[in-house]
Amino acid sequence: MVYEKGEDVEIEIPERMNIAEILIDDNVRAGRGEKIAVRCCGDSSLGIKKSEVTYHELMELTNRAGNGLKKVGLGVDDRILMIALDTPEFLSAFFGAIKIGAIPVPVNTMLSPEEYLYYLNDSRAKAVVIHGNLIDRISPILNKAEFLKHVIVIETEKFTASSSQISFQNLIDESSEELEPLKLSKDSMAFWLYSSGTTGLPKGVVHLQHDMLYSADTYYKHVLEIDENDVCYSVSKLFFAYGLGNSTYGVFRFGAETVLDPGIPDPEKSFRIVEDYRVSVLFTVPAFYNRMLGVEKAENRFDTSSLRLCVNAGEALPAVTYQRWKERFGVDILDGIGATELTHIFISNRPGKIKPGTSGVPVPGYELKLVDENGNDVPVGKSGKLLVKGDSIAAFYWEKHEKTKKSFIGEWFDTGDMYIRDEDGFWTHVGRADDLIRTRGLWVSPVEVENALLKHPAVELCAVVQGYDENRAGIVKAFVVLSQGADPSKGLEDELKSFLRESGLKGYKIPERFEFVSELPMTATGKIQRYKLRLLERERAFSA
Ligand code: 3UK
Repeated sequence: MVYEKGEDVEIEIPERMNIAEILIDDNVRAGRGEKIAVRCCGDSSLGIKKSEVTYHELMELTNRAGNGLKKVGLGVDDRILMIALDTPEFLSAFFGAIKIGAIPVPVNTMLSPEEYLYYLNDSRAKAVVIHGNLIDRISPILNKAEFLKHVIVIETEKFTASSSQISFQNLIDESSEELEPLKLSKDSMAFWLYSSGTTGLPKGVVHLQHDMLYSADTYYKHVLEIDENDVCYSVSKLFFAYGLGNSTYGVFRFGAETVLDPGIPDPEKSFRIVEDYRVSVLFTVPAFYNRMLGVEKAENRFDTSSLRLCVNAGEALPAVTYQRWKERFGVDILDGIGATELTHIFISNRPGKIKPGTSGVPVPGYELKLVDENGNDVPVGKSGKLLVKGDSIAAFYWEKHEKTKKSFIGEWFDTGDMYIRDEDGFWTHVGRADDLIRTRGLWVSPVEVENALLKHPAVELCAVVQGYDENRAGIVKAFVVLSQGADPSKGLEDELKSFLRESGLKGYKIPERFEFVSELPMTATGKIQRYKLRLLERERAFSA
């Protein structure tokens, strides 16, 4: 049987607690009030100014935000949808809400009005906190949001709140900086994040007060060993569970500093941020490491000497990417796997103990085991589905009871990932047990892309699966059986791509590669066997 336990850790979780108080106010109590907690690099095209916030200021800002939200009528267990860019206002809204027992629900800032409507109604959010420049994304659906009472706008130099909206800045300015954080149970709800699957709608992942504390005191303390001298910078945004840890609790728990960029990720800009802010830990995903590697002579043009570590998650880091980065910048990338339901990373390489191409070893405080499709133990040397145990696992999926029962199995969470543990004790990701595709750290459901493709007259049958580019980073790959009379050509491929784009499919979901085939593998009952194509793609990419 394949089972392994990370080192034991002692974590003190108080019975009654408020996680915002522990992460923020405790720094002031420890004498770090004047230390910088947050630097925001700003973005002139968005009208967002560069700024700096000390721990004392962050405590006051979160208190003011908490008092302001209370004044509006929000309180314990009320959900607040957050469509916010990475700025100090995101932090004051998120932790201010937690201080009064309300539940912040940050979501992706790049979605459509219909997607936001789903989040508003599913979470029954009473308020939304949104950056002014994103307001058009929700205005068309506001009259359909059944439970929404308040639109709270984070103003920028370019967007001010209208009379039917509440200005977040006014709310802060007009509220007291004194607030006694509401101490709830360690097992009270604290925040939600949304996670998507192959079929069905996104699931609200309900996290409790102690979850961020557990992740901070396991992964960030024992693997990254963050301390008050660190400057953390995550290219992945705060609305993504990965970015949330990298830029908030993994930093504040240790009195370190976080650098926020509200703008669109760009590799040149990231090198500039590393140099200007003397970043010590950089966090991003494989596709972005590859984009940074594409910046010519970056090692000569930028001073990256402040970096002590780089971190990868979201998708497996190809060994070649690890090596190229190490050669050019002389610093390790630690790959580790995390999941929204786990709060953060639970298998990781360790500084000085890295095996490129693997996810590493169990993080202290977590247990791992592999099972077959029937839930039985898998023998050593065989791949199996990964189950993980640790006290940062979410409580359940909001109003998705059947999905909850399938994934949250007693103390274990079924990740849906296939893993192999080798003789050296390193764990290697070998793909998903479901058909979900991972690209640029984002999820793509094959069904959605296939349904869009099938509308094109030249497409008779198709299967969309996980593929890999020449750097072994994840891409969307389409196998297509053409209708009679259609000829496979580069021209047709381009036509299919623009057809998908025009159908409204988001750019990252459009297949980067097409393969025209005469048939697809099918079951006796006529179901396409995507897993066979997925294994073929994996073999092609990894056996070379
Ligand atoms: C995949 C990886 C191989 C894997 C996340 C860090 O990605 C995060 O959360 P999500 O819920 O996705 C979880 C799934 O993503 N995955 C993540 N990291 C790796 N596969 N190697 C990796 N290093 O399929 C997993 O089940 O979006 C990452 C911290 C917090 C997170 N939530």
